Amino acid sequence: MPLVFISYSRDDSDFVLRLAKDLRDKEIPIWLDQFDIPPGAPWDVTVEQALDDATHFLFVMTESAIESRNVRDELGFALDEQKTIVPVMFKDCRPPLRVRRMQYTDFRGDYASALVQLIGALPDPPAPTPSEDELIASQPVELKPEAITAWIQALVANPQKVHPVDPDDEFNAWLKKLTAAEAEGSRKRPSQASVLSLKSLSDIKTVKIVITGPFGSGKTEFIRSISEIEVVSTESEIPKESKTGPTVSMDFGRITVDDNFVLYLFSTPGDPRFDFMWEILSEGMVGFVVIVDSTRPETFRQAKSILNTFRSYDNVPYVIAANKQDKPEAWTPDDLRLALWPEDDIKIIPCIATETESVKNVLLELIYSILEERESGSKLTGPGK
Ligand SMILES: Nc1nc2c(ncn2[C@@H]2O[C@H](COP(=O)(O)OP(=O)(O)OP(=O)(O)O)[C@@H](O)[C@H]2O)c(=O)[nH]1
Ligand SMILES: [Mg+2]
Repeated sequence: MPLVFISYSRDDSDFVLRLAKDLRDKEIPIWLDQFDIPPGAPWDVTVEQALDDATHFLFVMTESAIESRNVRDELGFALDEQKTIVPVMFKDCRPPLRVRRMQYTDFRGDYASALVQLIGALPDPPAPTPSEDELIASQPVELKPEAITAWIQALVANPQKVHPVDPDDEFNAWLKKLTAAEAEGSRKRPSQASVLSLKSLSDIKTVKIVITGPFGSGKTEFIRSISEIEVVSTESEIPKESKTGPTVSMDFGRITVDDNFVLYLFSTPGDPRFDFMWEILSEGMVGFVVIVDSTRPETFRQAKSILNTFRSYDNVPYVIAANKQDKPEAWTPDDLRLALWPEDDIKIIPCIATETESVKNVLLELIYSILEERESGSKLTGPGK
């Protein structure tokens, strides 16, 4: 990070304060003792630290500055540390020997034109950090990991900003039914406590479910089939010979249960090069789905490893979706259990990610698992226990 340390004599304070203010108005990253030493902070230590951090040394040359012990010490340090020295001549003086050959900006004449010249010699203001709103609006299509990480962080923190919730959206009446405890008799009927507990999930800022699984297992398809908003996806193609750097893929979808209960679905990038994002995505999740391509046994080992990684982030409920069950070569859920050996109580649910009903069923099973765990958790910690 560029930083311009201003070294001067107190005798020239009026000029230096004006200059510093003008530079700061132009967003030049300056450091001036009079602005930047917090009250009570030790003066010498703070100055030393700033000098150490500085990339540029703005030296306000006047006779009294050259005679000042402090200024000489600062200049000596800056020269030894090979900071970029930017001399400014404010009053007639004979510059110190080590600075004499350097170009300086002359402030003895017209202030405004000297200021323009000086700004040209100083580092550019830092690029503005985009706000979360701007980040979200500038949805990346093909971006470097750092940029996409910032975008995902903004999105994870503010999913509701992507699309405001429309309470009249009837798309997911099925989940509304669940909250009203109207599940059919064939399915375990959620107790009143479960329903309350489901409602209480909405106190959590982001009711987030993560959809994970190996590359190409069907994560995007899964979210597309269920999301009421157009899925926000990033580039999904990894170029074979990437010249622009790697691309990455993740998706974001939403399901409105009712006015104050909204589920957000996030998929994880399938490419292991982007597993550094997994932890960000998993922050605050209430549960996760591991999608396995049941037709590709060569990916089962990776599925198991992804599963273990997500469990290590947060011990939240999860289910396994045995995807692509419409294909004849698909392994059955029972066979997958032998291959993946999850704990006995983990559900492996047959899934066809291209079919909305099938995806709903997987999510519903996950929600049941979340409810069951919440219910047993609240019993354990409830009164009398
Ligand atoms: N027949 C069938 N095809 C499916 C099913 N689910 C996904 N696919 C297809 O499988 C391919 C990969 O699915 P995606 O949803 O892109 O997989 P992904 O997990 O998002 O992949 P990455 O993001 O690249 O890791 C696509 O061509 C999908 O259309 C399914 O249940 N049945
Ligand atoms: Mg995908």
